[in-house]
Amino acid sequence: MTGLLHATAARPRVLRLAGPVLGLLSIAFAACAPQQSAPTVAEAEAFLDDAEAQLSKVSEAAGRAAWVQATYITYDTEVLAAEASRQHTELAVALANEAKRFDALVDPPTEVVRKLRLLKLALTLPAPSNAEQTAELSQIAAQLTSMYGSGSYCDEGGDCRDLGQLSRTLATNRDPQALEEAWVGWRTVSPAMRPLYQRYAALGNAGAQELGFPDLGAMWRSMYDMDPDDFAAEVDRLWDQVRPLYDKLHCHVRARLAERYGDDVVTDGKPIPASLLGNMWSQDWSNIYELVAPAGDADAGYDLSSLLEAKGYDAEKMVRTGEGFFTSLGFEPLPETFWQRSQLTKPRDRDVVCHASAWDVDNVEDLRIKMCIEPTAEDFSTIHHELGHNFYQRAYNEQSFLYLDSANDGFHEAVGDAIALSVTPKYLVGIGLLDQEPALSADLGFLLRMALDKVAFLPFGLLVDKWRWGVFSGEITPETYNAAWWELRESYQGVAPPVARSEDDFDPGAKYHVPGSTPYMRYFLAAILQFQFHRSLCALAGDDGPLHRCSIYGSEEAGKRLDEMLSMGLSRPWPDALEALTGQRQMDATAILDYFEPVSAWLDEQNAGRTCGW
Ligand code: X8Z
Ligand code: ZN
Repeated sequence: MTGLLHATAARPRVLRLAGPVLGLLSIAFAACAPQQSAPTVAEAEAFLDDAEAQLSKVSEAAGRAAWVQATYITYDTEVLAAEASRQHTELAVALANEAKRFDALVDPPTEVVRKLRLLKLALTLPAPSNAEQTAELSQIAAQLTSMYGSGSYCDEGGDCRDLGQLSRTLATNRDPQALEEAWVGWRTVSPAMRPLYQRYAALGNAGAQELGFPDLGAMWRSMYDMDPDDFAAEVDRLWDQVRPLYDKLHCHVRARLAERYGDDVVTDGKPIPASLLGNMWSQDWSNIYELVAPAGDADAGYDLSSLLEAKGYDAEKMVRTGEGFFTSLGFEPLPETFWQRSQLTKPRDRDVVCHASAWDVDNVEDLRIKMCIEPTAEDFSTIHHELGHNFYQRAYNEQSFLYLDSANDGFHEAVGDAIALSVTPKYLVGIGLLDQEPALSADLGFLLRMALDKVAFLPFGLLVDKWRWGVFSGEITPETYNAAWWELRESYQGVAPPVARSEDDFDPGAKYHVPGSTPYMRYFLAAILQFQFHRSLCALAGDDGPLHRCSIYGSEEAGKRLDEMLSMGLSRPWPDALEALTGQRQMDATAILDYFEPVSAWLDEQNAGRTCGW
């Protein structure tokens, strides 16, 4: 979680009330004081120490308030979380503004420059330094979180379903009418968010502008140790590397869905209806594997969801198994408090935010995950994802406060996923979940199912923040919020809404990270980086077979190098961290392309004679 904090790899930071007051006082004092001499490096260092100390008086309050809101959504917990976040925002904005007085420092040490910059970037959602507007923005953000978390759809018969139940329909039902109803039903939750989001964008922009950024999107693009325009070009470069692979997957899937649902529902040369892809946002297509599997060979060797169920894995056993992977690499087990304080399953009696997240409430050892685990392959993979956040958080917990984060936000999202790439048949046999390794001939099915998850995700990972960047820059206006969203969905993903949409809808709000204030480009980066990490970890583990068969389970050598990267936190520019693990200083999509090479060749054969594109 974070939001104002970081939503997924939560690092709630609590602020002392004295903080903002002191910060504002010193600004006022400077204004009426006699001409002061230029600030010195020593003053900047003292200022930073104090700022870090204030900020790191951590989160006990903001973090706990956010945790309680997310695990027990009521009017009161929303008010309490908004108030805690208001205090956090007020302090962080005051400190960021105060940091401006060191902008013209002569010969500052690299570390001082880095920390001053990080201080200005410390908030995901900055508010203008105006008490009322800060309170308003915190309240809106908390309200949006509650609206998403408690959302549900009730049909005409009065039968209500939450996101988990509607998602199950999308994943398992094959009746286009039922799919459409669940798809549209979930999107009844978000129109009410639209006016709030419009105000949110205006206030967030004003906050970013006060800190010297053109708008909030430009501020988000400034978090990558490079010029923000270069970052935008960098993600486009990576997309260009992987787009041909996506296009051929899309082509095959559309053709097979047309066979299943008929040409009038799925049409050649046109986008695929978004309700048919097995997922509420068409971001992960693995649930429709059996509809697109190699003909006569639908068996990918095993079905992990069935295995988990058959072997009686409950939520805790699944998490303990995930933890076991990390400890096999040499990481310490999770603290006892993780097991006492995490939310592993959906409580029966109250609304919670089920969207999975990992938290580090005290920035030291109070690690937790919050999930609504079901015994499925998807959740087993998400557990590794979340634990990746927790092990990262603990690895860098000796860094100073402003460095308590990943090298860039894509790294945080990539670590657990890279580990999950090692959940191979060989590994599953090793831990007794699978009786014997499937024959080599099952590899194609395995890889196709992985592609339906990892490759299908890429354009979605890219477009969510293309939309938000456009909203924050003003290129997308409130009058075209929804139309612009669907233009991006169609252009990048090649999907279309199953029914006509209009500006009465607010479909971006039906995706957790939009009301939840979590930047999304991190997931696109992670989708690329995780394969880069996996390729290097496999080499360190001495596995020189095909990447999709490699598991680094039990390799202390791989674990040691991983820990070297993780423990750097945000103390160095991300290319240094990447180099520590991979020897490379650039994000590079060749690893994901290598991994899927066999299925890419197979897709070419399948698509022969088909018209691809939309
Ligand atoms: O939000 C998440 C994680 C929490 S950081 C479960 N993910 C994105 C999503 O669900 O949309 C992981 C993959 C992409
Ligand atoms: Zn995550």
